[in-house]
Amino acid sequence: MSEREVKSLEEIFEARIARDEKIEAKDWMPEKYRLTHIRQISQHAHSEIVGMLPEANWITRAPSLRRKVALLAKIQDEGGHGLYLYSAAETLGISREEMYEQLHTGVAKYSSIFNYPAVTWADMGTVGWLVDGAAIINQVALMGASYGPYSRAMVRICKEESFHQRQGYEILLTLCNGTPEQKEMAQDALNRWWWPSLMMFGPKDADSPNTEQSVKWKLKRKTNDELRQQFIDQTVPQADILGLTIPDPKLKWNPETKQYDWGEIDWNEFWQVVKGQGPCNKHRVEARKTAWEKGTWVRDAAMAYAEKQENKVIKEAI
Ligand code: BYC
Repeated sequence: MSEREVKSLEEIFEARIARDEKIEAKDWMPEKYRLTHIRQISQHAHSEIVGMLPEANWITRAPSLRRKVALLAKIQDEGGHGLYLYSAAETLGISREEMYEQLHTGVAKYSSIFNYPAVTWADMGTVGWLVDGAAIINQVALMGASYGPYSRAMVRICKEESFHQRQGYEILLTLCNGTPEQKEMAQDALNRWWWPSLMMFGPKDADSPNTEQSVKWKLKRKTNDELRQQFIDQTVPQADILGLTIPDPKLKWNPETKQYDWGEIDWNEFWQVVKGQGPCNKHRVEARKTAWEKGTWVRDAAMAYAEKQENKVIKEAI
């Protein structure tokens, strides 16, 4: 293709983005658009799959049958989200094996939040409330993303995330209306999860190498800082209802900006976790690798069955 032809395709592509048209898998797209989407969508998929691990730890210890059923359903949903997202990434020309390989070798990232341990039952409430709450804010914006398969995957994911957020909040409401020890447990969980939840939105816009281009391509409809502020403004009143204190002495309503002012994230901690030095990074990747290895026979059996069915169809057609 000549340079002139590529330029004209680029102009058509940019005009489609400007008109808010969805870009579909077989449409022409700039190579960088394709690669940036593979990066973000696959990392999003990995986050869903790795995110199952801290919660799975509590299935056998959920305090009642009702709690166990809800937690199991939530974790299953997350597995499903990972699968929609891997499928969406595959439409951009990467195989699932390559994506797993990138996760297992540390080439691809997954959300920093899942490198923290879930140590009490109150953590299950807090993860639902804050982590799924942050995910919804991020993902509602992504429903408007320009790449069709990604934006459509978000619609269903957001519906399920909102159920997850409520089940988490309800766990905390119960604990906060329970014994003083239970309320203390809820406060302790909030103290540990608050700042890592704010880190989920990524580095400050000024330090985010991808935001500017991703906003132009409408992969991101809002910046990291905008979404983080939205999350804080939405979450503080919910903490008030629970009677819990957000662990930020600088948190204060600002009547002029009509937003909360708040303290400073420990960016050093954030980058340490992103680079693989968080409390659970090694453990999480090892768990995924072991699951992949133990699942070999299932994949082999499924492939052998698919091949057999295919041969049968061919024989019948001859
Ligand atoms: N953790 O230029 P930036 C869930 C990386 S799962 C780790 O701002 P971008 C759930 C970033 O990848 C929800 N890494 O990047 C599941 C980049 O490195 P690379 C997960 C992070 O992509 C189970 C570098 O830092 N949600 O809801 O424009 C149970 C510079 O950052 C993080 C998604 O994945 C981080 N927090 O923006 C419960 C949403 N932040 O790739 C719940 C989709 C940044 O250049 N993703 N990095 O090597 C996004 O919206 C964006 O990718 C981000 C980052 C806002 C996360």
